[in-house]
Amino acid sequence: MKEQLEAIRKQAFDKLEEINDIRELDELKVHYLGKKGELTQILKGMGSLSPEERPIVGQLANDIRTALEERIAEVKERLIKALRDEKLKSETLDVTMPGRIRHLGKKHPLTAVLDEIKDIFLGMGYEIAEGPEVELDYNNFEALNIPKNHPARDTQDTFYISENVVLRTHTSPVQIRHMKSHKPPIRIICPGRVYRSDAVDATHSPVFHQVEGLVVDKGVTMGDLVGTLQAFARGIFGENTKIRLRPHHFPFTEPSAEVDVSCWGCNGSGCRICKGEGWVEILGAGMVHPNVLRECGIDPEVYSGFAFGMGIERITMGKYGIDDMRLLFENDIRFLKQF
Ligand code: 2NM
Repeated sequence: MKEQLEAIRKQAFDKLEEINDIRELDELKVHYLGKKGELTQILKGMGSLSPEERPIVGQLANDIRTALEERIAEVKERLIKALRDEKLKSETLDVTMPGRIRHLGKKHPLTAVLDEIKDIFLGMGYEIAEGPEVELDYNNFEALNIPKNHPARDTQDTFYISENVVLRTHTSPVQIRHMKSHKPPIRIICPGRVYRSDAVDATHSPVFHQVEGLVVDKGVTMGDLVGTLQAFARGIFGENTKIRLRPHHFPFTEPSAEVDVSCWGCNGSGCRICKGEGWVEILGAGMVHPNVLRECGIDPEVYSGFAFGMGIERITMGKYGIDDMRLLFENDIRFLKQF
C-alpha cells in the first residue's frame, strides 16, 4: 500500500507540472482528492491493514493529501495570474484615442413653435387647459352654437365614433368644459391634437395641432382681443410684425374675424411666402357668442369674452419656410436635423 501511495504521489505531481488551464486542474483535484478519488479510495481500504501499519500508512496518505492540496493551490494561483496578465495585455487602453461624437437630439419644429406660443401666453397670465381627443358631439358642436345641419358637422370633415361621439375637430370643446367647471375670470390656452377627415397632401393632414385661446371676464372687448393678438404676433414673428382683421363668420363668435400678420419674408412688400399679398393668414378669432356663454352657465349680460384659434402646422411651415406638411410627420432625421 505504501508503494501504491508513492506511485500516486509521483503521478499526481508529474501531471500537475503539465497543467496549464484551470478546468484541467479542477479535474485533476477531483481525480485524486474527490469523494471517489484515487487517494480517497486507498484511505477507505485501510480497514484491511494491521493495527501497526494503519497509523503509518494513514500518516503517509495524509501527508500526500496535504502536499497535493498545497501544490494544487500554488498552481491555481499561477494560472489565475497568467490569465490576468493575458487579459491586461489584450485590453490595454489607448488614452490618446479621440472620443466618439455623440449626436444630440433636439426639439421637433412643431414642439419648438408650440413651446414659444405657450411661453408668450403664460407670460400674459394665461393657464394651459387640456381635454380628451375623443369628445361628445355636444361639446365639439352643439355647445359651440353649431346647429345640426351646419356644414362643419358634415361627415366629410368629422370622424364619428358613434352618433354622439366624435374625434374632436378643434380644441374648443376643452374651452366648453372649462367654462362649465370654472367661474370667470377665465384666461386659458388649449393646445392639442385635432382630427379632420381630409386626404393627405402638402397642406392637409387628417391629424394636426391647434392652440385655441379664451378670455372671459367683465368688460372684455374687441380692443382686448386685438391688443392680445398684436402682442402674440410680435412675440412669434418679430417686433415689427403688424396684424389686420378681416370680417368672417364662425358660429361660436360674433363678431368674427380672420387675422393676418404682415409677411415676415418681405415685411409687406410681397414675396413667395405671402404669394405677393404682403399678408399671411394665421388665426381665426372673435367675441364669444352669447349663446355659447349662456350654454356654459355664464350670463352674457354680465360677462363677455374673446376667443381665437390657430393651426400649429401652418405657423411652423410659415416660420421655417417648410413647403410640405408631410415633412412634419415623417420624422426623417435629415429633415429634423436642420432646425
Ligand atoms: C377659432 C376662431 C374663433 C373659439 C371659440 C371658442 C369658444 F369655446 F369659446 F367658443 N373656442 N375657440 C374660436 C373662435 C376658435 O379658431 C379658428
